[in-house]
Amino acid sequence: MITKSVIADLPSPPPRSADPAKLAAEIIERLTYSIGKDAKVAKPHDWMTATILVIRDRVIDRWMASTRQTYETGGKRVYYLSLEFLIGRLTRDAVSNLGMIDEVREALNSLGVDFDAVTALEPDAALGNGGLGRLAACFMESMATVDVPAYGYGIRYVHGLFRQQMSDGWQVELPETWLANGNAWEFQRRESAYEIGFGGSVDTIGNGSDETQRCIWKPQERVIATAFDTPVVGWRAKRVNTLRLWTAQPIDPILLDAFNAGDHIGALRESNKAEALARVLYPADQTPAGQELRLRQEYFFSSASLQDILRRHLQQYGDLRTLADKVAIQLNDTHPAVSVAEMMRLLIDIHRMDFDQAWDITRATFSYTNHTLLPEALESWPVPLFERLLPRHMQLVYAINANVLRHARKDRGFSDEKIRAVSMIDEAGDRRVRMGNLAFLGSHSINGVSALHTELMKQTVFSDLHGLYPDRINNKTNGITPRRWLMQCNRGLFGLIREAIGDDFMDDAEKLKALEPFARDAGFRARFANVKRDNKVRLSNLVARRMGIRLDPSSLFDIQIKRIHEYKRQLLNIIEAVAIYDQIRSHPELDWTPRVKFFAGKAAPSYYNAKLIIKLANDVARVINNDPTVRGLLKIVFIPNYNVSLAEVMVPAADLSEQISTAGMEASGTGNMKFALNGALTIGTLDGANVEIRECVGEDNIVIFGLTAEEVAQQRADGYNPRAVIENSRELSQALTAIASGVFSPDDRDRFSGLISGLYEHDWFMVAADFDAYTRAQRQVDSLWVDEEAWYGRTILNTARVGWFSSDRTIRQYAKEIWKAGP
Ligand code: T68
Repeated sequence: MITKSVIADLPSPPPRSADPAKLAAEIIERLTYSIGKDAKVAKPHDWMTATILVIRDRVIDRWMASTRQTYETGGKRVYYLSLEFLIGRLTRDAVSNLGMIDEVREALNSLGVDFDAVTALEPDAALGNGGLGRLAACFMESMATVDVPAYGYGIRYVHGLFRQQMSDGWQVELPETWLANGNAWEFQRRESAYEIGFGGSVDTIGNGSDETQRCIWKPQERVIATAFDTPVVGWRAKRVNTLRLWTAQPIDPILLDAFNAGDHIGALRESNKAEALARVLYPADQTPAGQELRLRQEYFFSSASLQDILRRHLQQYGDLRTLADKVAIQLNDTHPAVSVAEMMRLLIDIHRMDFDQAWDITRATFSYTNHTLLPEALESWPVPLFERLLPRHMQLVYAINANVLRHARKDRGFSDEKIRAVSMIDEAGDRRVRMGNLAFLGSHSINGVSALHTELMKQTVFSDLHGLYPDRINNKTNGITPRRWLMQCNRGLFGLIREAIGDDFMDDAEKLKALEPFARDAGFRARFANVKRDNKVRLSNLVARRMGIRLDPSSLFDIQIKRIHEYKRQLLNIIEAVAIYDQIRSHPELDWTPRVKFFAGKAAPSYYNAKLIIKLANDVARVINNDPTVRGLLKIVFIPNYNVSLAEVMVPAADLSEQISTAGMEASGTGNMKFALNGALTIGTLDGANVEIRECVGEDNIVIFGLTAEEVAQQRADGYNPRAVIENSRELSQALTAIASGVFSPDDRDRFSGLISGLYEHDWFMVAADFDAYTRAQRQVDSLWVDEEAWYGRTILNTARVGWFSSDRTIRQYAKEIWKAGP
């Protein structure tokens, strides 16, 4: 061991250079000495790894400086707890934020290696399902950008979101193996290891008086959580934060007694059980998985993260009473909500704090973000399961609940009905622990993700809790990082904007406003149109390569990409395609706007209707794309395996962004923001953040249609009759009849009859109610498209006016209003 006095004198290595010649030399060095390959025989993956290692060194310099600075200044740390981080590729993002794209490109060029080809080899880190996970990734980048000392905590899933393959138009799920070639971005931290318990019993020691009694949880099973760290580089590398993902290991890798007795499988049982925790991401968004393994995952990563947070705080400050001054913990949805009970356990049982003080500190430390109002999406666990897996946490939930309910009844005069609504235990039917109520009650701030969503939260799911604590609910409208979603994915547009208005928008997306006058400049509009065309050619090439379908880049590119969900209404879009197909066939001589309708997205493996909608899109595509009467006028393309990297090609190529959810059901949406930023017009309902996008871009620059959230609620309350609506619309009934009767599924004429009869019978998502308004809105889009000059004027104004949706703005609001952290 080296002594302290020597450590103090150890020199830091000099910061690494950005000189292309030096970079090139180091890449060769890494290839040789870290990977052990001669450049002459190195495989493309070896070049990728060597390149990442060299870039990583530049990141590490900044990373250590950031960590040191937080220690020295005693700055408050923010912890973002999320079961999902949908990151995508890391390398281009890191190089770009370091400001070294040109240098790295030149270095690789000098070695005869293509930068784009190397970075394209990197697999997507798809540790998330959709919007919620992608938001966490944007937030990580923005927290580093706006200089908030932050850690993301999650699980290092061996298998991220499944790979989607199409088999005769049906979705087939295949395992995703992002770690197959190793991951040069991560650092295993074997020393950061914590024991996590499950099951067992709770012993009480002491003489029965509350003051001296102590509870000791004796878990029956234990696993070890160990950390993998990935640096997250902020814009201009001002700060580098840490994404810390946990993996699970058994305490005994092999039970030798069992092995020696000949039970070779049984000897590995513990090991397999432990490793199952971090094996796979649950692929259902919006619906709780409900299985024991999911609750185990939630507790596993919550406990490891909190133990790590408390250790770091104690090491620096030596006293947990100051926790809330130095630590803010954000719960990304209810998935980490068990953290509230775990924090109480750690403070009370391990650190010997009294209940009231522990509760004050817990609430002052936690805040919670809600991402959905769908009642079926609210997480709850059967009491018997919760009690068996986490007996001490169950006691603490009861104790907290008793306190809250006493306050509600005594001080606030809550009725029995209201008491039932705010309780952490759902007593109707089988008793369940409500994770939403636990997260709400354990937090000082509860936020929604768009203005409309936050209002609806107050009126619906949390109305009684809001009545009890009227100051807690607040809004933080979502955002997206303009680095990945403009500067990196749309180099053409980025360059054009820079030429026009200079560099200011690169540090403050709201400065894109300076682009507004260019909407009236014919020369600029033409250049904007050229960039869009290049992006459409790029997407067309991808479609030709992957699917063998030829597209005309001068058609209107109409894109709906997101998880497949009935509330998101891909079905409405497909039915409209069928209707317009019918009309073109009847009147091929009319002046139709040539369109390509693109779809992409995954369905939860157990979501039958969503998978059927994918099949329908593919069936309709096959018929339309092969019909010579509509050739050149209408094409339908469902691109398989939607992920972040595919989005980075599709978003810049869109003319029209489909944001058509049933009003009141999409909490925010973030794809809507990406498209607008990249100069697409939105066709959408007044739902989620569409409402605020309209306010920003102006009514003339967005196409809004359909029922409002209030009207949807009203119609449902009044007894909405979809059959009557359908029978009143010739276009709609014809399209539905065609689909239901097997026009698109001649091999199985009844394939879609159930899906369509569902529309006649209940149509919960109001597809029929909004259909005519939607087709009118689409024809309005057609007429706008005809006037090319005006169209590009509108799209430029979209780009110019949506800088507010930068996640930097969102994070600044969280930092100032919730976390009280950052500069
Ligand atoms: C999304 N939610 C919202 N959930 O649907 C979207 N759920 O409107 C919003 O923009 C986005 O969150 C960010 O706020 C989700 O993506 C999930 O993915 C999910 C995953 C597991 C369990 C439940």
